[in-house]
Amino acid sequence: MKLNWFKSGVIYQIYPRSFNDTNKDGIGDLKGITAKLDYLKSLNIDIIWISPIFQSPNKDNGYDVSDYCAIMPEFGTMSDFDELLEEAHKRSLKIVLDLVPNHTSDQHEWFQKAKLSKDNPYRDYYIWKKPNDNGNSPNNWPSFFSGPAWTLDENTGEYYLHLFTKYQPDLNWENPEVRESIYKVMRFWLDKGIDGFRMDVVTLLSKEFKDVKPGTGFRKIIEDYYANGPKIHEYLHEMNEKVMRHYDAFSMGEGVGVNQDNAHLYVAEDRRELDMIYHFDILENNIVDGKYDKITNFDLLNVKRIFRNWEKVIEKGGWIANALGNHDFARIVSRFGNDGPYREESAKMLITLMATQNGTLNIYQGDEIGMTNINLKSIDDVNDIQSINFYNENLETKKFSKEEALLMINNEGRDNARTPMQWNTNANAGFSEVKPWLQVNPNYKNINVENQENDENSILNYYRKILSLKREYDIFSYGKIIELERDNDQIFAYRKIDTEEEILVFLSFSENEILIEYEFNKEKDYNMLINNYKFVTKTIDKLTLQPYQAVIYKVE
Ligand code: TEU
Ligand code: CA
Repeated sequence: MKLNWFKSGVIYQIYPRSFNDTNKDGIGDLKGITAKLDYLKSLNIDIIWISPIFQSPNKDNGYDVSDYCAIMPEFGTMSDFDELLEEAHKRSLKIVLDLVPNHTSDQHEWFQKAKLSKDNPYRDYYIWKKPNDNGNSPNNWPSFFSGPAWTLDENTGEYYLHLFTKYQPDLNWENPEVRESIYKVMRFWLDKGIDGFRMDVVTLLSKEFKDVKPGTGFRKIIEDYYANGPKIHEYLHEMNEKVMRHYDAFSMGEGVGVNQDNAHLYVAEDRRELDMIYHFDILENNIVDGKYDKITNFDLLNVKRIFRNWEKVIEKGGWIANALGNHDFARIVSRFGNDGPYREESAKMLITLMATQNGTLNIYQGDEIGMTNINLKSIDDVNDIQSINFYNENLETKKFSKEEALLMINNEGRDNARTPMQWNTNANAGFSEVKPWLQVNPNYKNINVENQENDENSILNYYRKILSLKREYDIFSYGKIIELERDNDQIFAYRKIDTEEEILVFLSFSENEILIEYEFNKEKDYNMLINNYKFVTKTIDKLTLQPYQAVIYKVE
């Protein structure tokens, strides 16, 4: 396996709405990203993935595209984009855009035309079905965001499929014209010189309409009914042949519903489909059924098993992308670490883990300063459509009390990751001079970039340091992992080796001091590369780790 720029490179995900507002409308914009390129460069990241920036009515904040080749006016203009791309490239930063090929907005011209009549040339761009014999939805598929996946179009008397909200009709990938239209969009952006695509729910493109067995949990529904459809590999191979292979650019498929047993079918190099799959197992480590159904407590043994399992995909000749968080999940220190007294230690420990695993590392904006979940006081403060739909559905089903529902939204909801970036102690955290589209987390006076720039021991400076080590030593990005303390549910520890280098990584997920036994080899030197404490207590055969301590030794 050869390392290349997108395998060892680090991706930083920007949620543009929440990153930096330059024209005082409370919404982040492209100029705002350009203004922060030097900051991004200083993090030692390599690639910037920007969540959708295309024209959109924003029912799902850009994941409902109404024109794939136009910039959302709130974010700026095409020349703002060209400038951003040029300025990024000047700094050797790559730009990856978010392609949303599974569905469009209902406001997209294609859908507007498709709705006009059953024989409109665009009708077949989407998936239409007659009502079933009882006059209801064609089948029992639920949508990702509550309610059925079918909505009746009164005008033509047929239902259209939408796996997400009813404002996001699914494209019909069976139709070669649809595929060609998306390829055209891809070429448009690649010809401008972008460096790749993150492909939204790309695993859902091929549909097979089997009825869902009653009682099936939502995660299982995704895996067994929605993802990995019969023609998915045909489509992705075609996309690669017709588009991607002609450019020096990579594809990162959002791997919802993919598991370690079928992932290689998407990413094994000789299959020429995707360059990497961004899997969901870590993100959903505690989600049994669905985000608002069945969830369990954090379980390190399970997380360790997940990392171990996904190693096998790499062993089979594929490549993966790893993330602890993104714009769809709660904040990583709040979910995997400790957002109270050990916020700094745990944020540093988590990046130590991620920077030493195999697979392209994705960092989400704000995690480099340890941003935490927000506590929204009322449902009126919630913006995310997934959370709102869940709340409204619950008003009918009364499965949970209103308070419980709001608590679940605060614990798991997507707004946690979407609050504005905290730049400094100015009003609105320096994100905007006016009231932002979504509340700023009140902890911004304490947690912000400016404070951390001035503190050499900050989370921010730790990120810089570990990412620079990752750049210096290939062993961080690729090598064989030999786990230590495998059955320890508080400690994640491993040796990582290749023919030339070896590192030794110890990570504590505990709030207590923990003693572990390890026979350090007397013949070797153990040089500390990084430590999130000022000290470590080590003897020749023992190591005592402080709460959330992380240390890496280079073994020579
Ligand atoms: O997410 C797909 C997806 O599976 C998420 O909806 C995820 O399951 C959920 O948020 C976790 O509870 C992608 C985008 O990342 C998301 O923002 C979009 O809303 C969605 O696709 C539809 O385009
Ligand atoms: Ca703006």
